[in-house]
Parts: sequence; C-alpha cells; structure tokens
Amino acid sequence: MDLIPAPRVVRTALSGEDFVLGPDTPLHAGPGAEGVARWLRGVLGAAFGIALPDRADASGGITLRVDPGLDAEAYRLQVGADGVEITGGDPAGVFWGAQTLRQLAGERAFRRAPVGGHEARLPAVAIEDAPRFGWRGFMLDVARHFMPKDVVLRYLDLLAAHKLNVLHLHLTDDQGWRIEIKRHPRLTEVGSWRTGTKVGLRESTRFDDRPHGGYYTQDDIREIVAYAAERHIRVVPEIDIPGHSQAAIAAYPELGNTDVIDTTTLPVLTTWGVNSNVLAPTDTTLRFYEGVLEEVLDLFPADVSPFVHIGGDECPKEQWRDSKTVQARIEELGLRDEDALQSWFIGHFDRWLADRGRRLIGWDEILEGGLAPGAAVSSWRGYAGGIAAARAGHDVVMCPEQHVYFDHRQDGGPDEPVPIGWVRAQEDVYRFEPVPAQLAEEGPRLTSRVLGAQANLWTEVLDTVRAVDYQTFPRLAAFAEVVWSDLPAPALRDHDGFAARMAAHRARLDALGVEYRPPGGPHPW
Ligand code: TNX
Repeated sequence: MDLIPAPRVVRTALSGEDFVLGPDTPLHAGPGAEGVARWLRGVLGAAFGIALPDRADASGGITLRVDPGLDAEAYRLQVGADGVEITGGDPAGVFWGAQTLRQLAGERAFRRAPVGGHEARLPAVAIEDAPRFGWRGFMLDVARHFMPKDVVLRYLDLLAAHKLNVLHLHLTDDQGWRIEIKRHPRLTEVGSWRTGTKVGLRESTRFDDRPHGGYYTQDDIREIVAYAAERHIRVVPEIDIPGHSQAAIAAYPELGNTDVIDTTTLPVLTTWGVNSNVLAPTDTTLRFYEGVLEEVLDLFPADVSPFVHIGGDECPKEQWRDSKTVQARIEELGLRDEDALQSWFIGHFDRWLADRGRRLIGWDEILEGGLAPGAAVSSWRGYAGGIAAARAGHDVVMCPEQHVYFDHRQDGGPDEPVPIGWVRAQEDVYRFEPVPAQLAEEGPRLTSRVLGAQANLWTEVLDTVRAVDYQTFPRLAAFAEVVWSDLPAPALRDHDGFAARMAAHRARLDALGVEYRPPGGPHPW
C-alpha cells in the first residue's frame, strides 16, 4: 500500500477481497461531504475515464459521510469487495480519507487521463487516521520570483495530496510586491517589476538583465483562496513589514526614511540579503498599511485564515538610529530604543487585527523588544524563539531554518544545482521534530502551544517551477509524515521503511509530473 503520510492504524483483512473500481462504481456523499465527492469524481473520473454516478444507494460503490463523533480532520476508511466507506469527523476528515483512497487506487489514480484500462484494484483494508498537528504548512516565496496563479493552484493540489493544510504565501519583499491593492495602485504598477535579477546567492555574481515581475489581481487571489478551501487548505497571506519592504518604498517613497536617504531613487531591489532600506514607523506608514490590510482581510476571510502574517524579520535599525523623525517618535512614545519601537510598530497591527477578529503571526524577531499580547510566532532561527514564545503563552509554528528550509541544498556534492545553506536530505527532514525536548519536558500546557510546523521555500535562486519542484520534493513527503503521522522520537524513526515507501510515492509524483530530486543525484538540467 505504501501510504504517505503513514496512517495511525492500518488493518489488512487477511480474508478480505479487493475492491474493484470501474465504470459501474457509484459514488454517494452524505450531508457535508458533497464537496469531497465532487473532488473525488473529478480526480478518479479523469484518471480512469469513469463517471462515478451518484446513486443514493451506493452499495458496491464509494460512500462518503461526516460523523461529528470523530475528531476534526480524523477519518476512518474501509475497503472491501462490497464497497468503500469513508467517514470523517468533519468535511476535512473525509477529504483526507479521500486522499488515502487515491493512493490505494495506485499511481494511475494520479494521472489526468486513463492509461491501462478503466479499472483499478484497491486492497481490502481498514484504516483509522488523524493528524498529529493542526498546522501542517508550506511557505512559498512568490516575492523573489513570481509564480503565476496556475503554479500556486498546482501546489495546492500537491499539498492536498500530502495532507498538508496551510499555504503561507510570502507576498511582499524587497524584490517584488505580488498582490493588487486597489487604493495603492503603484504597489503593483511599480513594485511588482524589477529590471533584472542577481542569479545565485552567495557564490555567483551573474546578473540576468531580463526584467522580472508579475502579481496576483484581487480576482486571482479570490480564486486561489477558493481553490484552497475546496481542498481544506487555509491560505495565510504575508505582508512583510517593517523590513523587506523596498518594493513598497520604490512605489511610494514617503514610506521610507526620507530624512536619512533619498527614497525617490530607490528601485525594486535586484539583489538578495538583508536590506537596510526599511519602512519609517510614522503615521503615514501606519495608515498606508492599515489600508493594505483592510483589502487583505477582505480577500482572506477569517474562516480562510484567522492569521495574518506581518513578517517582522530582518529589519536593520541603522536608518532609524540616524533619523531625527524616528528618534523624536521614540522619545514621544517613551520607548527605550529602536527594538522597542519595532515592537510598538508590530503591536499596533496586533491590536488593529485583534479589533477585526484576526490574529497576528510574525517571524521570531517580533519577540525582540516584547511580544504583542495575541501574537503567534513563526520560529525560523532555530527553536529558541518558539520556545521563548510558548513559555510566554504564545502560539508557535516551528520552521527552524536548520531543518525545514527547502531552499537549502539536499546533498553536499559539487553537482547540486542550488549549493546554498545546510545540507538537508530527505532523511534529515524525516528526523525533524517540531516539539523540542525543552518544551516536551515542561508538559502538555507548553507542547500544545506548538500549533504545528511548516517547511519554507525561499526562491531567490529558484526561478522556474522545475527548480521549485526539485527543491521541494521528495523532502515535502518526508515533512508531511512528520507533521501528520504519529512518529517516534527522531532517532527511532524508521527512515529505511519510509524510503522503501517512497519508491511507490515517486511513481505517484511521476504521474503528477513532479520533478523531484531523483535518489541518484540531480537532473541533468
Ligand atoms: C532568511 S526566514 C529570510 C529570507 C531569506 C531566507 C533564505 C526569514 C524570515 N528571512 O528573507 O529568503 O533567509 O534562506
């Protein structure tokens, strides 16, 4: 069966007979499961060239139902000669059960057109399954390299196939602004385009002078959000402030520290790294970003994501130190220093979001100078920020760069196409543990603060979908098992067993057209 991520309980019935899926198989959904039926009919229908007609009595076929007696996202799946039944604690649970069903139907179930006939045999089995974490995320940086809408939709399908349920979209950075904001049109007219790109991060200095750019219209965003919702995935938007904001300053120079530098000449950045041109923490900036966030909240309703990510990472303070305006503000607010000012700035948006029924999440730098009361933390510089935040009663998403930064290399060899960062192979990701021992020792009150984990894909040097696929897979499959399955402590994890299952999983990825890193080494391209 080679299921990935591995379910909690799998009972294979010794005497059970296989189920044959074919042109005569009916599919019926009870209340709440209709959306999953639509999805399943679309996927299996295309793969096997079958109709899966809806018959209220789906005996001998596939039945989907919701039973609130099960936990949220949990499901039971039974396969026997006389039919398939999926029961989920909620529609999401039914959907994750449907993902397992697709894997049981074999790699052909991942194709878009039938090859090798219209039937598939599913092994007799009884599965009980539920996720370990409620936040099973993947971050895609569409700011450094813009990924057109269809790439994002494809990634939503790939996340769903791995039972991941959060897509964090890094929508703004120094090198590009990727979301249409009606009241500030220059954000996309100017901020979405750059004159070229520095290719390579640390080792290379080549400059690609082709202009690069693009952005999502508000309709695109609505489509992405709706497509995600059908797949029980929440989309968390990130608007990065007060650092990583040069694209916005290039569009609206008044947002920068105008008494320190001439911000009217700042371009959308074409190089990478930590950048000293940051936002000025003035009323102009606050009102401007409140306007941005008003439109963002409208596009990402609370049931899609209560969380809004406001970045907060890598904000050098030199310009604030040199600015008379900023120094006057620090004094007027009675603050200690520039770190306290950043904390005040983030705190402003924490309250602003809370007043609108939302929650702020930011990178772990938002801990410096004091964390706003309702804020949650993405712990990226290792576990320390997450541990401190959990101890202070804040929710945490673990994404330590040493373990789950998928822009980092997968192998130490000279042929690796993206030779940056720590070497992190599939096995290293498989041994990533979201709850560090320091928190586990302090008991469930603290471990429950860890909402889950996410893998982050930064795209400075990833300028094509193929490159994104290569860095993401197979590691995302290992990550999915870490956040979904109930694995033992890292040292005890059976990576050999996982690697054996990956052989079957690679066939699924092949059928989906995913250009993962092959086990033997990089692709020739
Ligand atoms: C650090 S993680 C960053 C990103 C870079 C990444 C490269 C974080 C909050 N900031 O701006 O893209 O390293 O690995």
